Amino acid sequence: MTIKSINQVWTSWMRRVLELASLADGQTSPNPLVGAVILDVNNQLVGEGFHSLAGEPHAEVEALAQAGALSKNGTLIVNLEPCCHQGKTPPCTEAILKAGLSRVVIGIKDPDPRVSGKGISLLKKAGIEVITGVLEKEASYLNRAFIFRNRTGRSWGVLKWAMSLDGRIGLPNGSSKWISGEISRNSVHCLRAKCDAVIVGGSTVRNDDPLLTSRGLAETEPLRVVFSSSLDLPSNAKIWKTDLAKTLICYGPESNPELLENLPNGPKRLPLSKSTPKKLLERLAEYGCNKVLWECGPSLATTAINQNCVQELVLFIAPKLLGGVSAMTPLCDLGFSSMEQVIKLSEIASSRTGEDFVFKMVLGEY
Ligand code: AOF
Ligand code: ZN
Repeated sequence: MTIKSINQVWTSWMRRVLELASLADGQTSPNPLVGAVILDVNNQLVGEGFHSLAGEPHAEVEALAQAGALSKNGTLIVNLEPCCHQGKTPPCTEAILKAGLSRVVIGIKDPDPRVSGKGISLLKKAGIEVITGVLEKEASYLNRAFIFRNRTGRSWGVLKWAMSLDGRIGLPNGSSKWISGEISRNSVHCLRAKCDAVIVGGSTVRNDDPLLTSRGLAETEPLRVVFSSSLDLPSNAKIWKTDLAKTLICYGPESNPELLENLPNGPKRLPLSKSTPKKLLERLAEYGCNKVLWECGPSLATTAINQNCVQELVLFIAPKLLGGVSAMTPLCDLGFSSMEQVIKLSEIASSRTGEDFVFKMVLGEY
């Protein structure tokens, strides 16, 4: 086979690996999404696997178990550098050497400082051929939240809002229920299932009384986070019932924690040293959240953007005109005075959700 065609073989298997990895999207945090394929010495598929949950076997180990003795002198294709450390599970490099593989094809280097290139060096030193950077862009995108958390110590923020075609999230009188259609609302449940936490401010709890679950789409419901600087919260909100999903109440030093006594005991309390989105996402990263969803109102959304706590936007646009100069808009003033300063969006993908449109995009680098 020519070099070009063998590279195409690795690329097309890497597509399958990314597909396998995505099967656990939203379920693996604080761990990454990892898929693996084993080919035998004749490049025939003999094993597949993916990482399903933190604490469960890594993708490589799952695929090797399926391949058994057929992995001898074969090739492993995996989207993330194999680990070489003892974490909740043993090092994958050991399993690779034991299986007698002769080649490992990798998408991206592992940003986890316990691995970060050491897995690749160890395999090379043991005489294994290592090929890196296969579908690197796609592999980085799949694990953008895991990479971001390792690089910055903060969770990756996704901000979602639904608005009319004229950019309104409510009427001048405050009425805003069901701007987007039912299919869009179902896709929000799907989006929540792929996030580790959903964050709202106190005003969303007071005004909308949301449930904030994935309606059972996620095996483990995302953590519901109420971020309130006043702690002026209603005593009987749906979100306080923690039988469906966990709830965390986060507040800063200026809040009056005595107000917490009016609330049920189910939700956990998390005092922050500063009541800023940045501090909140640092603490949620420590909790193991790779990706969080901001489902908040304009004021908190704007502060979150200003503090670089939003990396991705998901916008639902309903083909409706709400009008009204004083009608609510999704963001408050971002403080820009020239078009050079405005936030530029990239990697824009658009599709329809029923009668509505959905736009997904990324802010800045990851
Ligand atoms: C995964 N799944 O398939 C691979 C991972 O605590 P542990 O033992 O589960 O180790 C987690 C680390 O292992 C993770 O941060 C990443 O660096 C590495 N590789 N992790 O969860 C996998 N291959
Ligand atoms: Zn591993």
